Amino acid sequence: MSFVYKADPSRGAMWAKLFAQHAPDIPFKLWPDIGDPAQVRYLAAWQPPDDPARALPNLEVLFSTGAGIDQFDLSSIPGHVPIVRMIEPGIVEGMIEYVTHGVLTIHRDFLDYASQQQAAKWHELTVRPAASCRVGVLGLGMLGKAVLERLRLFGYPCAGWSRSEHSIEGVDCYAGEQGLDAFLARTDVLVCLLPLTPATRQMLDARLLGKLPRGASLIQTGRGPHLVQADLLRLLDEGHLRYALLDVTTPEPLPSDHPLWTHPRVRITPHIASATRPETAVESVLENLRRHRQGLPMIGEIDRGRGY
Ligand code: NDP
Ligand code: OXD
Repeated sequence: MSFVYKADPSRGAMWAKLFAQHAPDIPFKLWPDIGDPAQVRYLAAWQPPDDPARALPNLEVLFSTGAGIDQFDLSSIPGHVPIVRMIEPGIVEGMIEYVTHGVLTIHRDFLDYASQQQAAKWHELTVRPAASCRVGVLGLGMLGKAVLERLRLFGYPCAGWSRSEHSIEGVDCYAGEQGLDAFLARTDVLVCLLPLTPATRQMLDARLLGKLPRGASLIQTGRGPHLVQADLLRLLDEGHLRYALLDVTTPEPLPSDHPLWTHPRVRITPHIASATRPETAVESVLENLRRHRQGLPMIGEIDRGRGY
């Protein structure tokens, strides 16, 4: 029996050390040096190998090394193999930091001040209270909820939108198609923390973004294909949207001649909003291995039908 890691090799080396410390009884292998493929029971991967059923015929559990699993082709993974996404505090803390920074940057006009500095222009803009900057988060899962719980401490009026009904203290919760327009109409900074599924692909288009109040901004921390990038550029140029902070794009990396790079009201980061922290990730995986052996449900097991 062995556990294989197939993702960034330098992080893999850290996982190997942590497995040696905390689970020396589990043979840990780094892709592609996996030994006998028939021995592999567990795989932690960002991208599984092509045709996993053939490559690893006795696989029992597939762990994603990230919170999302949209990079997996679910149809290629045998139905009896549970797919478990990464639930660990490092991802959550990173996302809270990134989105909080983004909301503060937009609310406190730091991007306008950056442009003013380039022009050596000393000009005070009116300082608006947090209460005037309404934040709305698409997705009320592990990340959306954590981000909202932090943002509301700053005094931002907070709302969230999800598929099913939620109730979160201090957050106006909207759900489903019927709740979407009202949610958008009250949102000055829209944050996308949805999983990428057939239902959410290309969802951030001109129609949806056009329902935000004029002057609203977007923080895109979900997945590149949620957003119709041409529509975003058009809405920015028309002045309907003020700023876009993009951590994810289509494709990744974004080609060097893409107009998003040079748009004066777009900021781009290379998919770094948050990252799995090896120490807590290994803890989470070991806990799930224990649960799996005891026949208990694992934490973060995805529902293939919903796609997340
Ligand atoms: P969760 O699975 O915990 O939560 C997903 C949320 O989205 C749920 O509230 C769910 O609703 C909602 N949702 C899903 N589909 C729909 C839909 N069709 N309509 C309305 N709401 C929907 O995910 P996480 O919070 O852990 O992560 C969210 C995403 O963040 C990841 O899938 C990934 O794409 C992205 N991410 C990005 C990172 C980065 O560095 N940029 C890092 C980590 C994650 P319900 O509650 O009703 O089920
Ligand atoms: C993730 C990511 O899904 O880093 O964890 O995007």
